[in-house]
Amino acid sequence: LATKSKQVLSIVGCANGVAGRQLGCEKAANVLQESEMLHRCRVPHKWRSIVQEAPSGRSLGALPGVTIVQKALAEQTAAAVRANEELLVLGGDHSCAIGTWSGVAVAMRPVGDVGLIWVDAHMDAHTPESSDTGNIHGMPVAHLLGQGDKRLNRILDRLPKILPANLCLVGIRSYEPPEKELLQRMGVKVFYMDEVNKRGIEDVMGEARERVCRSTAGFGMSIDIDGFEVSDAPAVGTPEDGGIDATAFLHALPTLDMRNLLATEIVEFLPRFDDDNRTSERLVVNLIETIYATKSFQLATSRNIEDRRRLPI
Ligand code: 6HN
Ligand code: MN
Ligand code: MN
Ligand code: MN
Repeated sequence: LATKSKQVLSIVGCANGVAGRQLGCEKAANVLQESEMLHRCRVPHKWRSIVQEAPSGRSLGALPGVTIVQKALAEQTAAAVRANEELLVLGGDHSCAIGTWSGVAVAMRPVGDVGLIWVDAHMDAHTPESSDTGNIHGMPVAHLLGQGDKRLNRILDRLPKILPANLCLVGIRSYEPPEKELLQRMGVKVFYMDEVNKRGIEDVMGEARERVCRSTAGFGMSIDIDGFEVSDAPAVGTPEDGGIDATAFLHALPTLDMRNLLATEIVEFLPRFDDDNRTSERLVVNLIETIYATKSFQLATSRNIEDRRRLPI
């Protein structure tokens, strides 16, 4: 059976934090590898590797180091996709999206394009020129679209990794004007937080999934945990009030067709800011369990191959 090799979730950690506003995300992959909550998670998993941060400066001074680390991450995710593994990347600051989706897109290129749902408080659509902070975690969307610095947007391949029509941003409530201009100019669909509040997260995620799967060979999810309510995910370096209710999001996930999910990435967890109840760590584990229990259930109950190709919305 084609799904058999996908039964054990393959986790790639990325121990990067230098592209964030505050240091500390580089500790998350190791904290999660040791996490009792993750050990007890009912999704069978194994750690494929943890990509280690290269020594580097901060802000734009981190760019050469980030390039090295993201190329190493892209090689890992490309290899996992080519080996037909069920893939989860645990960051790390959000610059790891450059490596994660470059690798997935290049490995999938012979099959088709990759769709991406980007859950975040922020647009992450700066280029080095437009950014006030110079922090590269605010730039992965632009680079995946082929914009910005050539060292970051040509990892493994010079073609853009994600096409604008195959990308949806969800939960957005903090951005600078140049980011909005870039996304508008390129035609990327943004579901702002006020739309999530009006329609509900289930409805919005359903539409996002439908959009990113229209003309792609499969889709991914990049989940920045600062997209959620601060009380649901306190351990982040750039918190923004008024986010997605984590419980509602966890309830929405099983309503989405996950059968063509290619990979998931969970980023921006900053362990030293977590509270005594380890709210953020618990959320990360709940997300993993819900996404992959949903996917394996849906695959197991698919009646035939045709169902897996032409999915009911
Ligand atoms: N993230 N727009 C701000 C900046 O510094 O460019 C915040 C970026 C946050 C990035 O949370 O992944
Ligand atoms: Mn374990
Ligand atoms: Mn963010
Ligand atoms: Mn982000």
